[in-house]
Amino acid sequence: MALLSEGEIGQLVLAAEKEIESASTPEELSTLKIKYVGRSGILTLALRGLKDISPEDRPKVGQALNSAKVSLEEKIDARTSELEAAARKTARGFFDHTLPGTPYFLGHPHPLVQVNREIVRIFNFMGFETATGPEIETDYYNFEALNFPKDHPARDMWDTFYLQDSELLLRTHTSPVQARVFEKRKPPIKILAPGRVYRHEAINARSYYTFLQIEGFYVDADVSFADLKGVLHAFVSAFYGDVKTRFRPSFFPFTEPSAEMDISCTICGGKGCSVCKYEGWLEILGCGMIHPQVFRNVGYDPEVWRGYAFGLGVDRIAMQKYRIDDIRLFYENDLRFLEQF
Ligand code: FA5
Repeated sequence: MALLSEGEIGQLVLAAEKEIESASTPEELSTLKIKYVGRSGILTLALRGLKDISPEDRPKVGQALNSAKVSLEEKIDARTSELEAAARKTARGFFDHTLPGTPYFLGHPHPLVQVNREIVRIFNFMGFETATGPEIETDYYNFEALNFPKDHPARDMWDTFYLQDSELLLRTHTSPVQARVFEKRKPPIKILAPGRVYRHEAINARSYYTFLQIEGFYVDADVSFADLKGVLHAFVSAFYGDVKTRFRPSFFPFTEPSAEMDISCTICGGKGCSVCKYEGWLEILGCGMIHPQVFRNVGYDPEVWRGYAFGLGVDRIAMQKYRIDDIRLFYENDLRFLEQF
């Protein structure tokens, strides 16, 4: 190995550093290590040749060669560790802890479910226990037991979805739960029956082909229409606070007398809008005193027992609570709407 001057050592170091920088694998670096600082490497041989130079130049050149050797060795080792660490990360799948996380979308109950739960909670508080019935119902429980004989014109009150077997249908209201419970239990009973119902009817801003109802009924020895009004007023003021109510006479084959309850429209403040059909009032439920024939059909003595029943429309109640002017919004599943609740 020819002797190197200090300037040549500097140039050699610069050239070696470039090679180290551009090496892309630990193997390439290992070759460079052998080339420069290995047992027969350029710098090792140059150090061995020190003995041949003049004693006055020897310390300076010796020092330059030594520090070049140490520095290149360090640089090669550092770059090797860097490349090995990068290779390990790629092999494992790199995970950067400093990146912000991916936000999770948190769901919540549908507004109709929320309103349904709130109504059930209020009536449970007034002593009603909860019962359920099937959505695919028999003609008997949906109609006959409730005093709608076959071919009775009152069946036209609700356009019914029949299943292929015409004895089975999608229940048009939750009132069949009355007959189902009466058959199994003896008074006194105080029941709340929430559930989905179906009607083959025209869809518009306030009516849909499926909606939620909540049936309530109370049978005991001494139950009056005043009790019915009292319980419904208590519900309306617990749920809405301050709204006006009115009872209108109505007809249902399974109650006598029958009524419908309206509340003053919260959307237009009673002035009239498309939801209240420009009347200022919105019907939220049907109700009445249970017809003696319904009691006879289930083996209760109408001379002994009296009862009231009511059927609330949950969708209409939710519309009034949240001032929603179209029932279809509940069923379109548009997240921009649903996320508001
Ligand atoms: C009934 O369904 C009776 N079963 C209620 C009843 C129960 C009366 C017990 C007497 C004793 P009606 O068809 O009026 O009644 O419906 C009750 C409520 O359901 C209505 O007041 C209204 O709030 C709601 N409702 C009726 N039709 C629709 C519809 N297409 N879309 C949304 N809500 C409706």
